Amino acid sequence: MKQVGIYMSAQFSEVIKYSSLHPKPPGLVLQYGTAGFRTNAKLLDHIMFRMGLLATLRSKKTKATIGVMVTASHNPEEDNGVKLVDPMGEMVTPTWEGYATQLANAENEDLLTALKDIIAKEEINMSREAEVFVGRDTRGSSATLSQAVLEGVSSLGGLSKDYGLVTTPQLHYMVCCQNTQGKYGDTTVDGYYNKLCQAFIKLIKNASNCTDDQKHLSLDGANGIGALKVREMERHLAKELQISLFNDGSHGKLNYQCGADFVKVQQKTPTGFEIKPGERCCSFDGDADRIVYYYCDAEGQFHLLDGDKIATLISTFLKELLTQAGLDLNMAVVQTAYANGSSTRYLEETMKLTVKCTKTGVKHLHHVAQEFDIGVYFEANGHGTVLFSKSAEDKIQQLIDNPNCDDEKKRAALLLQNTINVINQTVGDAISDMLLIEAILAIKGMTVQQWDAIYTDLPNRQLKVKVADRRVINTTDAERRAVSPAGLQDAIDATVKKYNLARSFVRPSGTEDVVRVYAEADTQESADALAHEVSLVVYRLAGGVGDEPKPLH
Ligand code: 16G
Ligand code: MG
Repeated sequence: MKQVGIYMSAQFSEVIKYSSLHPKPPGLVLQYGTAGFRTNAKLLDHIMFRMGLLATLRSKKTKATIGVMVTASHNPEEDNGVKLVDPMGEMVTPTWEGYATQLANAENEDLLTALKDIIAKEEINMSREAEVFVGRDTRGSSATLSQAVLEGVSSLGGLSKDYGLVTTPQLHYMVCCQNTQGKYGDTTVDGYYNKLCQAFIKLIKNASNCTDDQKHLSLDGANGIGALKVREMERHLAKELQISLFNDGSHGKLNYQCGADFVKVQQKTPTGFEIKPGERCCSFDGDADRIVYYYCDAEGQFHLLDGDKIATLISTFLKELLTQAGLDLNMAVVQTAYANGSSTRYLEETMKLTVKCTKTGVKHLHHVAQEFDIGVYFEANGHGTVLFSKSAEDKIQQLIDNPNCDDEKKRAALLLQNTINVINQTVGDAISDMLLIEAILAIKGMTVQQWDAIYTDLPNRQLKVKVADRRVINTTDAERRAVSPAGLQDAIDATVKKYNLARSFVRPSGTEDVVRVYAEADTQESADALAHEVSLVVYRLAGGVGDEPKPLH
């Protein structure tokens, strides 16, 4: 007992020593939100050090390797952020998100108390080993900030491995590989490329007469880590996919007028992009965990294929394969309230698929998807992946191993298996999603226009309203209905009734100090007018500040 005590105080002396090199600006309060901590990079040094400490505790607690990713995704270059990755590559649990916030906000002199508090609450055995994997994006601030994470880990006696520049999904993959003793793949960046690209090449062999046009893709790398990693991956693709890479980071600024978020929000092509009519294009975001597709038609009109279109393509492909393989597995598509109404209708009514709606934020979609044999989840913004249950994977393997299985069934089962291998099941992954989408389009001999024509999006509009305190809005039914303030939902319902095929909801943002308003209707004019009317309702009933929202037209 005494020895443990000495050991503990020795460990904490290192924490005290190193934490003084990463002081917290007094009074600064930050919250571990849906996307971890995210703000101007200048405010994050102490947060990084402390997340190194927390990841070490989490590793001791779970007896597994934990990941820490330094990135601010699609935010401007000046920002940065940090997120913890749990043992199977998932997001950290809500309780630990709470600890992250507590630890981040403890004043310098209270840091040790906050740390000991977590150790006591979680009954952490401090003599256990700890291992933390660290990765970072290409931001100027990321190298120094990830160094602070590493110091946090070592000052609590944890071991660390610095993966340097990796995409967020690559770090999730590494953590999962490590904690499954290599069953998920090799714990190296090359292991990641090998696994995904070999599966992609096997899939693409099922595409008959694949033309050069079909093999060509224009990619906007958002001037970020995704561009770097696609370059690195190219030699593994054996020319089966020919990528013209734009915004590769050689001169443009990260996420500036480019990247998946820009394209989705602005509904236009990124700058730095030469695009021919009909050409298939896609954009990654700044840490390559989101992807959207698009093209311009002969009239120069821009067409976006967002996460809903991606989910539709993938789930249709999987359903066809399940039928061909004669496998009875339950499958669902998981969306959020932002999913275009047309996509939900198409999936339910035409494809006869189960559709589930959850709250915004990757972890919510991920959890619901886990309830099915096959869970396809995508946010409209392009973040998503597919999860396969252990029993689904086993049944597919049994079919492949069964000598009495006919050729058609075996072919479908092999396609399913290679689909599983091309997918990063730990988290939405732009590189992996891109390879899967490219393989599906090639196998089906489908152009981007044909894919787009599966259903037509309802015109929609998103607006933001500033209010004094966005927490006055509470929602239910996967954020589709507001339960407070009183009268808000009734007023929204009454407004929606005035329009055709209309839907609208409001929710407090998890990443910005605003209330978000979504509206869709039969025409763009109606969607815009509805969004504006609902914004006014929010402004009046939920404590709007500043000028009243103005009509869009
Ligand atoms: C975060 C979420 C993303 C969500 C977005 C919504 C993760 C990793 N990311 O970026 O899924 O779409 O927040 O932002 O969960 P909002 O709450 O500001 O609308
Ligand atoms: Mg991202």
